[in-house]
Amino acid sequence: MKIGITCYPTYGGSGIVATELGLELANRGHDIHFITYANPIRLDPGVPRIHYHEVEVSNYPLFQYPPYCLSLASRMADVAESYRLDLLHVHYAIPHSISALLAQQMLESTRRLPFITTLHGTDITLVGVDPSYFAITKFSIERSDGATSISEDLRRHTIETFGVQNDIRVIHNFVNCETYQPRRDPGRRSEFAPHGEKLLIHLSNFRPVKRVLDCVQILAEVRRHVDAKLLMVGDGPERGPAEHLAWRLGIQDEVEFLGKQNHVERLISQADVLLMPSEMESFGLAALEAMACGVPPVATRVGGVPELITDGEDGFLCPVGDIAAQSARVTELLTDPALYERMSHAARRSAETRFSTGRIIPMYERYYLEILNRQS
Ligand code: GMT
Repeated sequence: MKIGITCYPTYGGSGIVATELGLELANRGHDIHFITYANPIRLDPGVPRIHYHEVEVSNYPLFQYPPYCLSLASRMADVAESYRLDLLHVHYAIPHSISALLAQQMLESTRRLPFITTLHGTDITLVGVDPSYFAITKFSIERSDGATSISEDLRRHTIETFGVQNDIRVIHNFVNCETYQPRRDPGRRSEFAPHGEKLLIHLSNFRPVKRVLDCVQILAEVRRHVDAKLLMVGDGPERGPAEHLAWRLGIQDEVEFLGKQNHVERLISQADVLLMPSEMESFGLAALEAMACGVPPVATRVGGVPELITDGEDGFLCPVGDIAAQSARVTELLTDPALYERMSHAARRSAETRFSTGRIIPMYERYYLEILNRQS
């Protein structure tokens, strides 16, 4: 198939899933055309069957807000026509599915261009429910030829919130278990933990919904029992407050802020435990990546996370904001080698058996064919 993929090409779960989906599909022989405003971050150049089409937004003094949505629609129509795309697959409803709808309408007189929208979470739970976007988000889902959701929880939430009647197919997020695997590099680990300390890791876009300050508090609690350090990977508005909190708690030397990083698999696999204390998480991709590396996650019981983590088996689930519970679970893992071993293996096994690319990517392929056959 010839597939156009649009996403936010920045550091965010939806962009990562879209990029890795494109790479996996290209590996399986499909022609993939990324149509975005920048080259997606995890897209290394020179991969066969991967093409990149930049969306340029020209500005004009009259525009207080450059109309990206329109430039994107024009580029989608142009690429679809030039490369005879079979379908568009857009990630994150706003504004991508509206641009896809426009592109579809622009080509209507010559050809049919179906589009699929994948809902990722904040496009529904935060942005979509904002009154200024509510009606257009609902419309965009209703007009999509196919809609998928990255968890059952998000599917249910979408139907309840927007009252849409469409069939929304749940296709969970996935991880490449070759790229993400338990791979300790003693040299790298000792850069972060030179005296044999235990290592916690957190990865996110540091938005308030991630509750990154909780990570610093959890480390402070854990350190009452175990000598441990914390790696903070990513950047965003809560980084400054988290750095400040680390200073206030006197553990600034034990928390390392690494900023945005590519190849996070090399970092995750050096850690012992992943912290994901989020207020909301429709799936929790970082936890899945950690599980594939054999790093058990200690996370919150929110959104789609219980579909990924089985509490007490391949990770731990705790209430949001409950620092005592989360730090107790981390401490248990760090002080009970038998528990750690069991959970680390179970985490890796869950990633392999339930969320591997081999299991999930064919679901997308089958869904594409279903949508294409529905059109003809
Ligand atoms: O979490 C974010 O703020 C980023 C957001 C995105 O759309 O990029 O992540 C969402 O999509 C990820 C990939 O499908 C999911 O793993 C995250 O759980 C989801 N985030 C939230 O629901 C808060």
